[in-house]
Amino acid sequence: MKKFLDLGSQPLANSYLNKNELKKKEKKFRLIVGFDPKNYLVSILNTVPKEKMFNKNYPYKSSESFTMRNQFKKLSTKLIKRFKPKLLLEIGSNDGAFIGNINKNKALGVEPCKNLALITQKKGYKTFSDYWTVKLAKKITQKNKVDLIYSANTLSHIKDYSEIFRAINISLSEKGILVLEDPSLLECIKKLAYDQFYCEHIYVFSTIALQKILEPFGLEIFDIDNIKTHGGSNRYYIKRKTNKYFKITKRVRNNVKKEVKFGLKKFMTYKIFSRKVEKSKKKLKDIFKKLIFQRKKIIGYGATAKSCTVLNYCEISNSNIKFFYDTTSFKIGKYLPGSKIKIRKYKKLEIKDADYVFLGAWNFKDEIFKKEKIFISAGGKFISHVPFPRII
Ligand code: JHZ
Repeated sequence: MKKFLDLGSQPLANSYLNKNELKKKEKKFRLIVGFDPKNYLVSILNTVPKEKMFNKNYPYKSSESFTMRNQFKKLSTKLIKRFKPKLLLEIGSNDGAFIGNINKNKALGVEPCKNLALITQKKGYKTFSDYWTVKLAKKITQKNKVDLIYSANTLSHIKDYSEIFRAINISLSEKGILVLEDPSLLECIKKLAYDQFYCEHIYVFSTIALQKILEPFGLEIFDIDNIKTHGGSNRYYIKRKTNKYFKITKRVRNNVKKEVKFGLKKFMTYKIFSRKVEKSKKKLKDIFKKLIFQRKKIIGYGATAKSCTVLNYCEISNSNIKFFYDTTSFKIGKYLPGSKIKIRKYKKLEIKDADYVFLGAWNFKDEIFKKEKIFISAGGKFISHVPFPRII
């Protein structure tokens, strides 16, 4: 692993603090990102045990945004139509934003965070509250193999991907399809979205890296959708190499070409990215400094996991941002890790609330701007750091 980016000492991104924890010393780790030139894989170098991140207190719910609910709904129809699975399995089913669109008798969910698994269990979905392992795959698909496995924003969170693919090979029927969705490394680098790196995002994948990972498991990517989700993601359609029913599409070749042309195989690309990130930090800090000097009131919008990286890396805290608005029940009343900024229950922005709003959920800019038309037309401004620090 060749190191290229040091995002400093960081707390665990989704470990929101209760009021009585504010004085306690937070557990921190050094967030360093590296590149493996052999397999083109980009990953963080110091990892945190999964049990510390994904447990019964997990606060992130996929259903919180209209964009995601809508996208999962459309996708479920598309996947059912294209692959006609008799049985579908979702790894990391969260609060059911995707699986909730599938017929209960044809779906299985796996979700290690008990608080989230409970949500889909209550709705009647067979959800196993466990980590995805070979042992679990054997247990739940012993009799019935699965025709379609879907997993969004999960693979990038699991250090031992070998266990994941061995387990998938146990569960997937001979002609079964695996659909994986994760942030795209190309988009992350292009957009300077360095906040895609935090404790949970162990990997940010490229097509070329994923191809290498899949190879030893007899799996291959046969199609890709480039999607806007989370600032730019890839949806990879994967099959067994022995499955000749689907041909590898031009889209796969084009993605590979694009990535190679951009330089994702070269260490220099990542060094340049790192230099740009440092400049971005300086610029964001300058924006805050100027606004604070002018006594402007700044609040935050969307207490994302990504915000944790930006705020801590750029040394922005509760003396710069008064509070964050967020819609997630599990986060409201708590404080962002490290920066200790309070999270308040969302209400429509009014000009009396703030002069400037830091866009923690920059990936939902369009949805948020549509919702906050009144604030914008009254002269309210947003601050965003992606793709470069600026006032909008
Ligand atoms: P959002 C999480 O990252 C964690 P985060 C995880 N590691 C991951 O990979 C991605 O999700 C998928 C709020 N919000 O999706 C809701 C509003 O308040 O960018 C959320 O708290 N009002 C699993 O946290 C947050 O913003 C709104 O109008 O970086 C969005 O979080 C909207 C649209 C969102 O993921």
